[in-house]
Amino acid sequence: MPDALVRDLFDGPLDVVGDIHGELDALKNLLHQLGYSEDGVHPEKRRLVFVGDLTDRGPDSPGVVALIQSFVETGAAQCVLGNHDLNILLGDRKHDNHWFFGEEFALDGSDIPTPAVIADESIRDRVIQFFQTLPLALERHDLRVIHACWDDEMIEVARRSNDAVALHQEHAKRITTAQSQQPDIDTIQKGLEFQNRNPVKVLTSGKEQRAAKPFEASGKLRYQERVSWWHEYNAEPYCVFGHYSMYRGLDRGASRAICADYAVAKRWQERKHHSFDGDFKGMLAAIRFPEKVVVFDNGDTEVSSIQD
Ligand SMILES: [Mn+2]
Repeated sequence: MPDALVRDLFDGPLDVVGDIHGELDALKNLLHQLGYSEDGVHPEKRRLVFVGDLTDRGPDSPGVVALIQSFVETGAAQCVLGNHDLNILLGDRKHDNHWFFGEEFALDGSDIPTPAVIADESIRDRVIQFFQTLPLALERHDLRVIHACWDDEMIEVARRSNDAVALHQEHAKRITTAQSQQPDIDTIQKGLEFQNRNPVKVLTSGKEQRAAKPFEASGKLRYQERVSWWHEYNAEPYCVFGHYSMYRGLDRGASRAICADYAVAKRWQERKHHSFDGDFKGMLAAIRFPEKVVVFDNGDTEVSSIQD
């Protein structure tokens, strides 16, 4: 019987690493800056925790998964499931997970494929097998780790399941059935219910709300916007999450919850820009506990915004 989707977080000092999105070099550089050996072992017995979204957009998603899988299997790391990882488990083809389905693809719509290691059958099998072992949330008395949104009600549902795909499908089906009995429900409301009433969606991609007015994102007109849940988060344990792809310097949390995703996923775009000088704006970072210091893949450090 597999373990439940909410599990105990490692004890001791930790380095919680943000979304990696296939940026293998950034990951290797960050591990070096944090003082880990190539097999993920730290001389001061620190351990690694990954907030999920290991793949897509960057140049080497299979390499990132293989490395983190090796750490998890030796007990050097823990990792939670992100929405990109979930999409792969669900077999959902998205504009940025072409590599998994064996196809080259240009993320910018041009004729030149975005550089990416393409999966073959054996890579696909290994990635799926590894993602199937991942929990949705990790917790200990002083710290919680989640990909997108810590929501107590949805966490309780996830505690009673050990299969993220089955839990996702069960709730999606339940929402579809309920909506079929409400002929007057509008399209935006339908979309919001699929997002906000499915525990797997809430935990891996956060809550959404109706936007005051439609806005454009990734070339599409959107009517739903993300809820900044961390402003209302005031539980005793700190919470580290990823997902929201915020550049360094932006407001990225409240006093007890902080986003570890420093937008390394935007590097594929930065590399293409004519004025790119090798200095990335999107970074990979880890938040250290109990120090609450942020360490970046280029060696920079800063004090985090969360407080005692
Ligand atoms: Mn995400």
